[in-house]
Amino acid sequence: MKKARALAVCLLLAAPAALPPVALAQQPGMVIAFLDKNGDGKCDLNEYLTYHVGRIAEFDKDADGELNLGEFRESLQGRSKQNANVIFKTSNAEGGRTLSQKEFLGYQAFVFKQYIDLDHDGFMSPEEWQKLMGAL
Ligand SMILES: [Ca+2]
Ligand SMILES: [Ca+2]
Ligand SMILES: [Ca+2]
Repeated sequence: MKKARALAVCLLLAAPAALPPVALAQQPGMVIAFLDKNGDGKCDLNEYLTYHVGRIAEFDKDADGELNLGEFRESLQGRSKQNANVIFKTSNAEGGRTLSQKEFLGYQAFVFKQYIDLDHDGFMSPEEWQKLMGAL
């Protein structure tokens, strides 16, 4: 089980460079397994946000712990990238020139509830992930 998990993580991390996004979208079970920290076979909101906490460091180029508009734009995909200005403004609840971790996760929680968990059972299913990838 552990071994399979490690392999899935390797594949997922290698995927963006090695494979086009559509290939990643074809492995939704693997994505859920990667995000599923408590091992219940499902990805809940907390697990989804835990993943996004790690992504902040990935896009935080000036390493101030927060995302400015340019950094935030890089973290978005597909159509949301074009709407980065609007999303940034909407998410920037505390004001200032950057999104704090709390504000960034607030946005991701909104995405999870509005666009990912379509049947509102509190979990992202492989099917819901696949739909999200198709929508981008
Ligand atoms: Ca879980
Ligand atoms: Ca920053
Ligand atoms: Ca769901």
